[in-house]
Amino acid sequence: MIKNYNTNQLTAAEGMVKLLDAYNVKHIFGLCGDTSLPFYDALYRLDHSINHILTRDERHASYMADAYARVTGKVGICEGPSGGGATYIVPGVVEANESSIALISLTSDVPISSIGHFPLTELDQEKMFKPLTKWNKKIDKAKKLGKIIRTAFKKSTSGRPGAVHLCFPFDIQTSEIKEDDIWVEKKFSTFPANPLKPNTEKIDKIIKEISKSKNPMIICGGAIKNCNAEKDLKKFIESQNMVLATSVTGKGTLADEHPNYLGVVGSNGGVLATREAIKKADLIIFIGCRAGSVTTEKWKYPSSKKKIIHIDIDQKVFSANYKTLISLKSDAKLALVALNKKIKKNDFKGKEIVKFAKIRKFSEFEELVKINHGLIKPERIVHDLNVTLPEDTYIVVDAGTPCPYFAAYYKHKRCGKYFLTNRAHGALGYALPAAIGAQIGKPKSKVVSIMGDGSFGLAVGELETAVRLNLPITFIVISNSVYGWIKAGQKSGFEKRYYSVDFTRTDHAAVASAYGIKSWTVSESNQLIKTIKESLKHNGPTLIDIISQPLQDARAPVSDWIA
Ligand SMILES: Cc1ncc(C[n+]2csc(CCOP(=O)(O)OP(=O)(O)O)c2C)c(N)n1
Ligand SMILES: [Mg+2]
Repeated sequence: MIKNYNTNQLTAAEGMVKLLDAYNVKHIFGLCGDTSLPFYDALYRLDHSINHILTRDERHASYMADAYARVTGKVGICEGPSGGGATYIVPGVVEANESSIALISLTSDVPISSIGHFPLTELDQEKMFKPLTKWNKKIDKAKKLGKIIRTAFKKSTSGRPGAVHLCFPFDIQTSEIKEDDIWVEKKFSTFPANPLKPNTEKIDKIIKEISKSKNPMIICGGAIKNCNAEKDLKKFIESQNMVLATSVTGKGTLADEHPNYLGVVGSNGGVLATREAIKKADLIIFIGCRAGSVTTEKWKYPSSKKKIIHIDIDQKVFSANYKTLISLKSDAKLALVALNKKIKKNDFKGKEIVKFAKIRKFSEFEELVKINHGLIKPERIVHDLNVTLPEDTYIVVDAGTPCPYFAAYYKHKRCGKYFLTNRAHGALGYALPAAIGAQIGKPKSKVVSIMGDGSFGLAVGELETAVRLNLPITFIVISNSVYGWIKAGQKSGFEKRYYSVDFTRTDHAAVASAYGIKSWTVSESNQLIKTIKESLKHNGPTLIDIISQPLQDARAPVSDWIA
């Protein structure tokens, strides 16, 4: 027994629970460990409204927190124990940090008094997280707890949102703190907080440049969705009849069927027709988009000759890749509000350009959808989900077949945060845990997780969590017995010298069934819609194992396999 809990004193572990609760934290994703025991005990004993979601891997805890933050706009919280737990929690922390998602990762640690004496799990966690996070601190004195937690929320939600790491040593958790240190700044419990206003002179300059152009186009990343600025952007686009394109992360900024939405551009989800539309533009306005290698097809589309305007909250992205005519450091929503206030109506014929491009883009797709023989084509999978899933479905996709296909062809009926994928790193194994995080964040909505069989292998253990919580997620496995994306890279760039990319087929439905999940295997195209409908009726997790055409043999909307 560490402490007599009948006293009126408050430990830092208790203080942590009280502070998180005061920040309106409702869910913490994590995995237990010896160094976390005082924190868990405080969660057990205190009166609060936090639910701890026990995960089966710290990696999944951080991915769940990332997806939860993406769909709710609240700070995602994950936690894990010292040493191995801290090293396992890294992937989701990095993903959130680089995708501008507010996340706090808490790792417990060996007692400060034991450092240097070789205690089990000793690791300099603060040092490890330093290059991976926006802000990072070891709570080395109990009396600093309140200030550190307040800074953590402020840092993760303000400016460019990102990930924060806090290290919480065992002996600090059991140390006493003062009750009056428990106060919070609630406005930092959601992101983006403290939005930065745009400079009005630059707004005027941007409007002038737009009016001088003949064929302007916006390419935006995830910022519009993060700032809940979809309506402001729609107003702007419609008042100008301008073309909107997005990065993969920006998908959902406008509903896919919106007549001004060209779709996803770039090497992963872009097609010839979308590239042609970029070629025609004379002014590109990047909003909340890093203009990285994938979105710009390694900086070829748009070409370096285009006029570029860049609006972003992060100074670092300006002129990193393109010579930029006007750069505006601002919150995306506030920039659009300011632009909408001043800009006069224009007609840049965006709807015509988009209509033409979409006819070209979808004509080949539709032909492939109709094919009933042979292995099920990825096109058919996207189509059949498109026609069966409800409007407010959250689609979570992994790298491999799911990302380019769903980015290019899945049609979200509504705008919003309905499309989730981990584009900072595209690490395999995201869609399964992220779907769990999304479903916990949006309990009333349908959530579908679409993964390759490679990704399934990395994340399968977390199916138990979905069963334990009875989450009605539909898991889809695109089963092709190969790391298809890499095989496609060997095919296109290395003269089909296929090396160490094939693996044996797993019966994913049987695996799911062993976890207690209702599951199906589908190997014929005409069985797919019926099976999806059946899975939607089930009140609990389901899995559909789809025996699919391997990616390297498909006509994927991918222009470059080496990102
Ligand atoms: C953690 C991690 N390791 C390696 C990669 C490199 N990689 C990108 S796509 C891919 C293949 C994906 O295979 P699978 O999940 O089966 O999907 P498929 O391409 O076959 O549809 C690999 C290995 C990665 N993205 N993430
Ligand atoms: Mg595969």
